[in-house]
Amino acid sequence: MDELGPQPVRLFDSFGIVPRVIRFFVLEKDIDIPRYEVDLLLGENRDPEFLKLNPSGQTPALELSDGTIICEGPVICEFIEEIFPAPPLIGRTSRDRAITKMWWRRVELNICQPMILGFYYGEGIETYRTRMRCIPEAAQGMKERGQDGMRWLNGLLRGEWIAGPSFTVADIHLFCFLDDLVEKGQDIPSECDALRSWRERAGNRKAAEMSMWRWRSAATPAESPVVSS
Ligand SMILES: N[C@@H](CCC(=O)N[C@@H](CS)C(=O)NCC(=O)O)C(=O)O
Repeated sequence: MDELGPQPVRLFDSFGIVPRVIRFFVLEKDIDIPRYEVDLLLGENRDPEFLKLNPSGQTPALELSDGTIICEGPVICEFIEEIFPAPPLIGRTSRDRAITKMWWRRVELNICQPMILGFYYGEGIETYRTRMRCIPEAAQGMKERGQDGMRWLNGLLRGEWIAGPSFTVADIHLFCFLDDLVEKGQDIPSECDALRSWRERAGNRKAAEMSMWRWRSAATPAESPVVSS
């Protein structure tokens, strides 16, 4: 095991979009990583103990067997893919990995980021104004940029999945953002038939339903984060 390098031992998880991306990814891999549920509503993520783990005060975070903490959703996905390559969700070959990462980045920059900023600056402003600089006058424009991105992607969707014939992390990432933000009022434009069919296809995967947030029973003290200084 040692020559494989440190292994994932615990996922700091919560409700929210990016944590769901990780759960979806892990379910598609059919692996089990013990989860510790961070209570965002109680502000556990802003607790000094948690900030020692992730100075951004956010979930997800992945703890490795040597105590390393890895944060940022896409980085966590890439790490898990390296340790558990099957089934490939970022691509089997260098070429496939480049294609997947290209689409992953495109959906993130053109659709997911503008949509989430539209939410933070709009409906979410009371929650988020104390956590980041919010620009309320940009809320509508961000939402419209997200809609432009969806129309753009709709025109390019040819096959079953975003990055080609295989289901990849680009599908997981976009699906989790859309599933959350459509419900918050940022619907897929009505003319985007290909994107709507894609969303239905992605939503029919077992992991789509299984990755939805459900509180587990309260974490036992043994599961509480231990921070080594
Ligand atoms: N850039 C981070 C974003 C993670 C993120 O937005 N996490 C949310 C999940 S709801 C969070 O922890 N929000 C609580 C907060 O920011 O206080 C990533 O990709 O992992």
